[in-house]
Amino acid sequence: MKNVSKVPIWFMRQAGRYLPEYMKIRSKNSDFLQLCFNPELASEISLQPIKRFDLDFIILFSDILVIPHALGQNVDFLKNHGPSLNSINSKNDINYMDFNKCLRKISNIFETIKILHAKKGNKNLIGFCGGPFTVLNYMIEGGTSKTHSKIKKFVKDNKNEASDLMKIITELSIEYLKKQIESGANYIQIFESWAGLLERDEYIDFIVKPNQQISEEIKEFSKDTKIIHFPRGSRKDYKIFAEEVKCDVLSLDLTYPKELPSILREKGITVQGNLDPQELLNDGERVEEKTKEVLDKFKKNNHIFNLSHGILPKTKISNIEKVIKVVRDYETSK
Ligand code: 1CP
Repeated sequence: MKNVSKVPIWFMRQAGRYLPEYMKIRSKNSDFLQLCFNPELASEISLQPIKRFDLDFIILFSDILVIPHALGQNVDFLKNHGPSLNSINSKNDINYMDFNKCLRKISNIFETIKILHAKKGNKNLIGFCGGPFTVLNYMIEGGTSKTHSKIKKFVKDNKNEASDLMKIITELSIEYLKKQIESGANYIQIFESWAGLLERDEYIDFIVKPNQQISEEIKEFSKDTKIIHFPRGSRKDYKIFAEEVKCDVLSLDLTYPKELPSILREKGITVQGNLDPQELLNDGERVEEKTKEVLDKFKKNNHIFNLSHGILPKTKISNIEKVIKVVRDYETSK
């Protein structure tokens, strides 16, 4: 008899603006960070996509920018504009001396995780943080940037200061993840969304080493917690990442090198990904075809179905439903 296995599925940014039930809560809560710090509402929002689509993973509703907030930076989310931070130049511009104090500022998040843990049933529960370099990018740029000129210059001209800040962000993120695990997360994902900005030497120092440190310390703390890494935009450097950083799951975007899936198979690393979220804006049968293509591409791997980046706000719910149906109907034999 064939050993048939199903491909589990969730979507990055599965809770958010494409869902009317999210918008209903959001319209009554203009302060986005305060919404993240409201355990009752944040847990309700985390569960919205599960109730609607019966996905396999719950992800905590929060944001990667709670870390700069915990470090005393001003973080605002302006309407239709994204995040806005008072930009900093040095570690002297933040409060990094007492991590416990920093974590107390965001401790409501752990209450959200406890609520989700109590309600999770047979689902997995994902806690997360930003990759240290991605968090540093927002702290230096002061928000979303098209050119990333400030962070690139900062890393080149102030390497020591950049390394000091990276060390602080990395160590605080590790403590933050440990508390999420203690509160009930059985998976954690590290969103290194801006991994693609750096040259090779900088990639090793600012992407590989900090992510490696996070993995090692988290595995030492809790060997059963599954770690998902997402070094978005890494292109050929995805291979170095997979070689150097311990991961249970590697999330792939559209830039990964062709030979990577077979390398991951040999290393026993699960592939996560990688349907282009742009596809979910189209009409017609293309969504089903593209979903099937992704399933076929990774059928020899252990695979968690996901996108190559987060769901876009204009995504049609009917398209999400189509994707899920194709994944649920698909059976692989391993
Ligand atoms: O207006 C709104 O309602 C806020 C929209 C929104 C939402 C729903 C933001 C603002 N963040 C979130 C939630 C969020 N962010 C989650 C929740 C869990 C989920 O359902 O997946 C997660 C995991 C994040 C992570 C996050 N925030 C990342 C990493 C992933 C990625 O998209 O690359 C980044 C870069 C952020 C920063 C951020 N938060 C929000 C915005 C608009 C941005 C900036 C994005 C940019 O610079 O382009």
